[in-house]
Amino acid sequence: MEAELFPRARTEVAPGAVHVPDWLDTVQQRELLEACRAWARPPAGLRTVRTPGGGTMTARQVCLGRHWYPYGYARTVVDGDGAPVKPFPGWLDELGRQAVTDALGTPTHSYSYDIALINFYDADARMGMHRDSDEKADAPVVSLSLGDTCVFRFGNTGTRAKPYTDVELRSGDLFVFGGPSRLAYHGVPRVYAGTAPPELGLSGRLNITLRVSGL
Ligand SMILES: O=C(O)CCC(=O)C(=O)O
Repeated sequence: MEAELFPRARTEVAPGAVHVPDWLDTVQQRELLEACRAWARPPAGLRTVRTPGGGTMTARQVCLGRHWYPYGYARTVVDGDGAPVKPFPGWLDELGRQAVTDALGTPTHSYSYDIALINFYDADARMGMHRDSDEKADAPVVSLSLGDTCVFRFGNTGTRAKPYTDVELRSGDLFVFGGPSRLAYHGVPRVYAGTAPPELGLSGRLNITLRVSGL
């Protein structure tokens, strides 16, 4: 991505939904990428998610803390190799709380992040409009992006359709959605292949969402 004249600004896309560009520096991005590579290895590694209707998600996924399957959470990879899900590390909880503090400025002492869903997008992968509604807690969702730039579509709580806002998420960007936007529909209609920062050494896009299960 070419250098810009002005840094991209923090933006409140909807009430409680904030985009913070360049939140992770290069060293933090590299560390998170290395962790994602370790988590993606079997057992309980990166898998293709099959939906009840017989389709497959184009973004491949690995989970920490609890295993997400359409549409619930389990302690083992019930729709894959059956292995216990990898543990959710304490440092990711700290990162998640710091993200909420920086993006929303709201207190985080009443909850702990305990689930991560890590999605890997190659050039053709997409994610349809959906809500993160399988959690039993209303703590904000924290989303971190690594690698290729994408279009992140952030909509409303009532319908998959308009009104929505398209936000460009680049490597190192943070997006947090909580409060009145916690159950907003969102998706990824496009990934721009080959736009990852060359120094990161990632071909494709990784998105890490941190959630509080309430389970
Ligand atoms: O890849 C993204 O930015 C969004 C991921 C997402 O919506 C999800 O994991 O539920």
